[in-house]
Amino acid sequence: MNLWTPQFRKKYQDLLQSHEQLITQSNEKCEPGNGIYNRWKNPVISAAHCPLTWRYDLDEKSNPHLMERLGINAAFNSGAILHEGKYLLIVRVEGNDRKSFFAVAESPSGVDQFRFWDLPVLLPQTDKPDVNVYDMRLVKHEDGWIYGLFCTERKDLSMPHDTSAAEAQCGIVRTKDLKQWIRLPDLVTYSGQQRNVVLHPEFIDGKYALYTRPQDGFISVGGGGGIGWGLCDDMTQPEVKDEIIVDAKVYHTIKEVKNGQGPAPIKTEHGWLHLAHGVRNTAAGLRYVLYMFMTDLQKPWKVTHRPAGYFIAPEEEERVGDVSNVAFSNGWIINDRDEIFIYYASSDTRMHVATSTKERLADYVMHTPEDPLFSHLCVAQRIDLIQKNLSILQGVS
Ligand code: M1P
Repeated sequence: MNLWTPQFRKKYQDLLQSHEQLITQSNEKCEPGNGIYNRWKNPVISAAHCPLTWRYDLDEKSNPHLMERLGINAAFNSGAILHEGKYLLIVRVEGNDRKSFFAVAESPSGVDQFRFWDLPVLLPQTDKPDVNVYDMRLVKHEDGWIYGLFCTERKDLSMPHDTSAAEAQCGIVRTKDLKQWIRLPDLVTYSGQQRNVVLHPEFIDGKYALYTRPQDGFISVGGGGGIGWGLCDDMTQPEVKDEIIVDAKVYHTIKEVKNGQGPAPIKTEHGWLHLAHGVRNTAAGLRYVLYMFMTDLQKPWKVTHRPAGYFIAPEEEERVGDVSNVAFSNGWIINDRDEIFIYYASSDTRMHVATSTKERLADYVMHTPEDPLFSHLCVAQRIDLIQKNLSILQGVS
């Protein structure tokens, strides 16, 4: 029996009470929004949402001061899925030791009261253990499995003396219940490194289809980059022999330096809705924003609509965190009312949600003008809008 002194019990109860307060608080939709989506006021997941049992040693003998022994630094970049009526996030949880791991958090509403399951995911290993894992994209594929594609990071052994030289590749697991995970071999491609690899939910010509992000180095995508696309015969021996670029990076845009597919696309009657991140460089470092595009229903590798600029950029407190000025998303959920829950992380630190609908996002993607890529053409585009509006305002006044 492990008996606690009254002082220790009081400390624990205080911690538990404030933790419960945080995870049971209801969220509030921010109005009026921009017509495209509404942000919600509180982050849906943060490091502080992680259970006390993950962080504290509750044995008074070994931890008389009730110290945090295994601290959590951040909880961000979450995959998402609607499973058995529950909104589930597979969160990238990062310990104070800078290793991230996956853990499932569940909410009845999708906008608040996310509670982590008791244990994080103990990921099965291949014969090359992962040093770090992150950014899982969950996809319910038409083959009946739920797949999780994630980044596995290991030391780059070709540069033994460079302690920050790393190699990123795509790790793969599959499951039926998000509890028992089967590890499949890492994806083989013929690009140097891979991050932000996402499985398309349907077969294409009887094959699995993957969005890739070929890159020359660990941080820099080099001369290649862009959101790629390739086919794979068998997920138990996953290999993409050829990659083509679906959405390239483009000079002087929000995706000038690099970009990457977010979650798997959502099917609409007009085409596949995609959410992605774009990166540009600034004097203050890299800036990550989210953008959207649509691809053809039968040929998901062909872009049909590209609204200009960003869809979500980090704002206010979202702009500050472990890696500041970052909005990143690898999870969204569409429910049976065609409501869409966009889960996005800010500054590699915490998770937020914005909500919209399938109809509104399709409208946004299909009817927002494209980036004309030259400043004077952007002005002409804006003048057209202003003139149209001035004449409408004259008519209604
Ligand atoms: O730090 C910002 C993001 O950087 C990486 O994304 P990308 O590969 O596109 O540069 C990822 O490590 C991601 O986890 C992180 O949020």
